[in-house]
Amino acid sequence: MVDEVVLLDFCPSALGMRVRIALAEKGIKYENKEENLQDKSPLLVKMNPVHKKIPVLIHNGKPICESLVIVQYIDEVWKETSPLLPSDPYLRAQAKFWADFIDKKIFDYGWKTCISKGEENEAAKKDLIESLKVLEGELGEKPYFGGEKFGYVDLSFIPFYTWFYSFETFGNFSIEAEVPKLTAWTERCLKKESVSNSLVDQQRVYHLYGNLRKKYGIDQ
Ligand code: GS8
Repeated sequence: MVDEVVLLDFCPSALGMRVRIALAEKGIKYENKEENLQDKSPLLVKMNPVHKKIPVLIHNGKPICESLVIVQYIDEVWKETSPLLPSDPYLRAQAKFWADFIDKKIFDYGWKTCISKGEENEAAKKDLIESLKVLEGELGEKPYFGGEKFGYVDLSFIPFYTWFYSFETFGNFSIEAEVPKLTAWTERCLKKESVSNSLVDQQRVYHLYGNLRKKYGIDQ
């Protein structure tokens, strides 16, 4: 049976990018359906009735929701090509721990840094830089989080590279000065076609944050 794979996506979403990278790593052909998040399609509401959020992967008619769950599913179903998670149970658990850390810390503090000003901005930026440093420590001297090869943690984190210009501009700090080894890691990841073809321009994300800041009354 030929697999039918559809991705409900929103191009500038870092979480959608995770799934696009996973599908590219595995060489899976799929149909990308771009959602308008202001006016969600009946298909999105039907496929993710709980959260009504992208990304959703529809595999042979069956939906899978939540970006990290989707990436794990892809890795399990198409296990022959480019394994993303390690096979060792302990290392798998560690990889999941760091992906969860990225969701809890980088996503949240990054978002708060971009959508705040004054004291709130200072606090979020401090937490964000601290979390980036923790991740840099975990990377250590390895080329990728998983070791010699690009894997699950790299894939979970690299989409947030598209937020880096916004972090630096709205947080008024230099990522390269704070976490130089992490910066070198981003450059390594970006050399991979599966990554560079899946990421959007940092300016596009900056523009979206700019609009949100106006909407929430942070900027005029
Ligand atoms: C979050 C999905 C999400 O926030 C995941 O997939 O990892 N934990 C989930 N999706 C956003 C777009 S990306 O920022 C979304 O669909 N938002 C629409 C809404 O909130 O109405």
